[in-house]
Amino acid sequence: MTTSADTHCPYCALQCAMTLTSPTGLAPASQPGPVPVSAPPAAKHEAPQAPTHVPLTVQGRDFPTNRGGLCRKGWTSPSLLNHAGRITEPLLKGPDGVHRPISWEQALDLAVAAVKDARARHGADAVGVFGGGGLTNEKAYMLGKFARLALGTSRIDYNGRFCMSSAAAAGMRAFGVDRGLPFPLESLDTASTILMLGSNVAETMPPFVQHLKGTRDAGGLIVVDPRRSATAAFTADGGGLHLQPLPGTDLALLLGISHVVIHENLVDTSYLEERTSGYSAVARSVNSFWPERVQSLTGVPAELIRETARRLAAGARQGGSYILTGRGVEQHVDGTDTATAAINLSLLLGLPGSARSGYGTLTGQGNGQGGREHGQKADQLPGYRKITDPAARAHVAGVWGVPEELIPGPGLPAVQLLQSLGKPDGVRCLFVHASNIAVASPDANAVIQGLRSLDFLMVCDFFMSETAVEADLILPVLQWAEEEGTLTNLEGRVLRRRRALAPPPGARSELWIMARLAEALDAPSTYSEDPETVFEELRLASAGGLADYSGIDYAMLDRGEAAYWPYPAGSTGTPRLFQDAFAHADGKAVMVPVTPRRRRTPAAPPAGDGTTAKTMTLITGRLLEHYQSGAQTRRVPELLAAQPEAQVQIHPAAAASMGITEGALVSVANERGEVVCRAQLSNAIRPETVFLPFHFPELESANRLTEAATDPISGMPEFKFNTVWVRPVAVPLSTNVLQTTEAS
Ligand SMILES: Nc1nc2c(c(=O)[nH]1)N[C@H]1C(S)=C(S)[C@@H](COP(=O)(O)OP(=O)(O)OC[C@H]3O[C@@H](n4cnc5c(=O)[nH]c(N)nc54)[C@H](O)[C@@H]3O)O[C@H]1N2
Ligand SMILES: Nc1nc2c(c(=O)[nH]1)N[C@H]1C(S)=C(S)[C@@H](COP(=O)(O)OP(=O)(O)OC[C@H]3O[C@@H](n4cnc5c(=O)[nH]c(N)nc54)[C@H](O)[C@@H]3O)O[C@H]1N2
Ligand code: SF4
Ligand SMILES: [Mo]
Repeated sequence: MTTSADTHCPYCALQCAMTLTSPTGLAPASQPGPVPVSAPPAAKHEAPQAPTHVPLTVQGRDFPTNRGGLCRKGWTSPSLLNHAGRITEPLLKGPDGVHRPISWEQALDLAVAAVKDARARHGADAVGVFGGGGLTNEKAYMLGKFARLALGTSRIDYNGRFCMSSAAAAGMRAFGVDRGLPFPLESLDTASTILMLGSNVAETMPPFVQHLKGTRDAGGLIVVDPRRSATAAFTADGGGLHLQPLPGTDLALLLGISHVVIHENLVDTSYLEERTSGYSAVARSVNSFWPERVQSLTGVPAELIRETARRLAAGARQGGSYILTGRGVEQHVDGTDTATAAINLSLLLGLPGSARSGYGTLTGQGNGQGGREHGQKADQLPGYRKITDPAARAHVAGVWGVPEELIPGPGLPAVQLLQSLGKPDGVRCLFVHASNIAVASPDANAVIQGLRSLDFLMVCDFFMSETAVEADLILPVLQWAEEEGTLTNLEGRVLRRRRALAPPPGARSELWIMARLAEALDAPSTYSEDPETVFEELRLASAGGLADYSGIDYAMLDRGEAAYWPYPAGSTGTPRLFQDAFAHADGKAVMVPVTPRRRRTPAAPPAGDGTTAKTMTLITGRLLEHYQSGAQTRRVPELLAAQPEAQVQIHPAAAASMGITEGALVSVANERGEVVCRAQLSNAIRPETVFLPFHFPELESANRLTEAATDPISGMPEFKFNTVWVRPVAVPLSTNVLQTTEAS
């Protein structure tokens, strides 16, 4: 009997709609049974028994974001559901470093003992929690509550700090609210001009490009990227413009475009007067950024800067103009200011809140939007409430049924949290849910050392990620198709994830795990393991907050109703924000003047071993086939075959000057570490810059090179601008880490 379930892709924030089908019928939903007592030890990394192979397939489903389309990752996503490498039993690391199965009862006892021990010896803040933007709203909400009430710690943050935080901070500062796209994605379809800064949707959200087609056909797509990325390539043949700045100079570029807008009288003066404050300070701040000067700072020809300003202004008057930012401009120590400059430009032109124009940031992870709203951020409580706001604390304490003083204050943002691992006054016992920090964090070598210096590391995952390898205790959890829940896509639209399969008998839901641990820790309040019950509580906790979900329920989502937050009870939600007012008390958007700060002078390469190393700029990012740290996609045979290893993209002229040929081994190093991988010669990159994807571990891990420097406002790390020394190497790769990853 063939059975199908309508759901959404487990990976990115586009949340493409898909139907999951099993020709043998979808297994019935199973409840976690009684906790088994002890299991025989087995000296194995991966759990011995694999679930029976069910030939699962997915089909794209018509939905406004993907219109039936899926990318390669989406198509192959079911293959991980019954992958042989799936962890299906709790695993404890022995003194010999080998993980062996233990019972759930033993596992929970160990976790509780570790928490109690850390608390007794070092205080409640010695226990830390690291969450992820892939968690459902229900799990993200419960993780925040669990950390603060059951563990009593302020030390919770998540990988969204690496991803969303700068644009979020800029959006909060300017608009008083942060919803990645404050308009439905379909609005882009009819725009005459779209300026995309540091976003490569053609690889990171392939079905998205359908929404760029109209603008491209009209010649109005403008892409800002130091590489001629797949998205930048769309601007060829009359599709629009590609601006190829030096990495890290987007802020100056945006000030240059704003300069032209002001000096050519392209500003929307009545909009500025009625809907914004702070214009004159911003006008003064761009004064010295005339196009020729900006050309010398960024490498972008002055004429292209002028042309961009004029096209945006023309679009604002007719057809619509949108400005969109991605990680390329946000993952910098000045990411908040750069996003602010993009917002200021959009305000000068009167885009935000107008019927057919706007500014937005392209949220990345599956639940990158919802994941930042419900309390796993160090400084936030559910409903996007500030943890320092007395009224917000009182509201949430009321929903939780606890005295307000029981809720700890703000914790540490992700990078600082990771830097505190194992330190005397830092985190000594860490729980990781849905992040592979050993690969995805800046200065990954230091993070791995931090993980190793912990008294206790617990990782919840379904695969032996590079972070799980470091764990004392690994708890096997459910994959997407085995759980119920909701996610909020890049448009701020809440979607249902549906259970289609029974999980392997040994895996448990994270809600179940938190409920059991909270019980054993005698935690105040309640910890339901039922997603819908948790969502009902989240509705109450979010009511009246910026991200208000109180009018949303499972039944309406199951009927396919579009639910864009804020969605207060009794309303019909908000597909398009800011039509009448911004979220500040006076209803106006705030323009904040920003200017580039001077960057650190790079260290010279160490004197040599006979080869000449060249000092270059490293940018990092994504390939179509792999997702994030690669913990999932490196286990999909088709994806691994297409992109089996990291390659460093380098301009042929730069390569030639060092004697590097296509496919040659190259060392990319700096004071933090070294990557050795093959060279991919390409005219698509600027000659002083090299590009590495961050999807690979160990010797190919780009984050061995990135600096843990952060934006002072958002805490977002510098992933996209680092100094490296590049040279050819003669030695072969010592171990090919990719080949040792287990096959499917
Ligand atoms: N295939 C795939 N898709 C994904 C993901 C994935 O891992 N793989 N992850 C998802 C997530 S969580 C996210 S956050 C999104 C990210 O989606 P994107 O933001 O599109 O991804 P990136 O590749 O990190 O960066 C985009 C571009 O920024 C450019 N860039 C680098 N430095 C600079 C700079 O200084 N200035 C400018 N203007 N551009 C620069 C890079 O060359 C790159 O082409 O993708 C989501 N989708
Ligand atoms: N150099 C460089 N580094 C970067 C970036 C960059 O552009 N350059 N981008 C940054 C960005 S934008 C992001 S978002 C991060 C992402 O990087 P990570 O935080 O490492 O994200 P994933 O690789 O998706 O890791 C998720 C892990 O959790 C598991 N998992 C998936 N779903 C669940 C679940 O529901 N529960 C549990 N418990 N586990 C689950 C997966 O198997 C995987 O091991 O990387 C950041 N790092
Ligand atoms: S674009 Fe994103 S959501 Fe759509 S199929 Fe690909 S990974 Fe999945
Ligand atoms: Mo991300």
